[in-house]
Amino acid sequence: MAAALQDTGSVTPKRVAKSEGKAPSKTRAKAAANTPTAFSREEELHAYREMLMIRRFEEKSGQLYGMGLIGGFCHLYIGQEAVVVGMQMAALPGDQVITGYRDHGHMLACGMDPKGVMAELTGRRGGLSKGKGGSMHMFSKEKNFYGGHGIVGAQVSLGAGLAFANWYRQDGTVAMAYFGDGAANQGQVYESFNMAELWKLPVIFIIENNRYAMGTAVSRASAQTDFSIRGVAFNIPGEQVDGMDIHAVREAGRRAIQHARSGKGPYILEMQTYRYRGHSMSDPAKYRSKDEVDKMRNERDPIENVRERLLANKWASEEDLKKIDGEIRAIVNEAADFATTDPEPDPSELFTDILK
Ligand SMILES: Cc1ncc(C[n+]2csc(CCOP(=O)(O)OP(=O)(O)O)c2C)c(N)n1
Ligand SMILES: [Mg+2]
Repeated sequence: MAAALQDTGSVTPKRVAKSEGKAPSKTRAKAAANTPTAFSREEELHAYREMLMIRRFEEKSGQLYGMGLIGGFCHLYIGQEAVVVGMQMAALPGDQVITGYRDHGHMLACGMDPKGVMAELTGRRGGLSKGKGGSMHMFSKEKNFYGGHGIVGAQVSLGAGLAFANWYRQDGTVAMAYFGDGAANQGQVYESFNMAELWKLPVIFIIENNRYAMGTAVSRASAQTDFSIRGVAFNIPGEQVDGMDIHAVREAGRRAIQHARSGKGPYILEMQTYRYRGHSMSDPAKYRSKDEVDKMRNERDPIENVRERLLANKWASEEDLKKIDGEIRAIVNEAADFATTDPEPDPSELFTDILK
């Protein structure tokens, strides 16, 4: 590939025919998204555990923030759990994840240690960035998690860059770049779309449409609120997905990942989801009604959906599910104990791990 770069001055991979990148009909993609393949008992239980882990971790983070033990920003992912867990169920080990500042769920879904994540939130030595990064700045090359980015939209071009490296190495790895409905209006997103399709990069652009960008509702900020067609001008296929239903997420994720991994280039998934908490811990969320939030919680909660299916199929009893919850709470409590007793970084650490 390096030779191709030098010879032609172009990085267009020759192995992909032009027609292969053509967008599939949206109706066909949507119809397919409506018939998600069923989960096995093990898969349903896995989804339940993973989502509940994120929920309990985030609830505890909210408590610690309220107690003044977490400083700076803290953006919770509660309500959106099915998106990242469903995508991880569709991905292969080694596939990469990059996201914005609402990132704790992504880290846990990538398999990063809850203790290390929580201790980073509290700024302790055992934190994943040695207590010097905080909520928005954690990384794990080992778990293929590339941050944690506070600049809205930055992860989209960085994600395309990860995919460029994957394409260059021809290693079959797919990059998944998550960003919000607000970020989707950022200029660099479209430069990234153009290059990603031009070079057929293996990247999935996952737009987590949770209906708000800080306090601004989607309809007040976006001229086109169907985010799945944001790639049409670049020939990037896309689909809208019920992001509250983990079955639909995994199914669409599989289609998108298969497309990218087979050399056909990028794919857009608009995950229609909802955040129950404010934008960050300091947001009183006065721009929406309590009824709106309650309705989503009561009727569409992604964890409750799985719970009901487990019970209806008699794949688990109330007792079994309580036990799982207890196990998860124990892990989260242990993480919180560590995060509140581990010492802060030594002052000598102030000038290490920084660009000089
Ligand atoms: C370049 C840039 N502009 C503005 C901000 C301030 N800001 C932080 S979050 C945010 C809203 C983004 O909303 P969305 O992309 O929908 O993600 P969500 O918070 O809903 O997950 C804004 C404007 C920023 N961090 N970076
Ligand atoms: Mg949003």
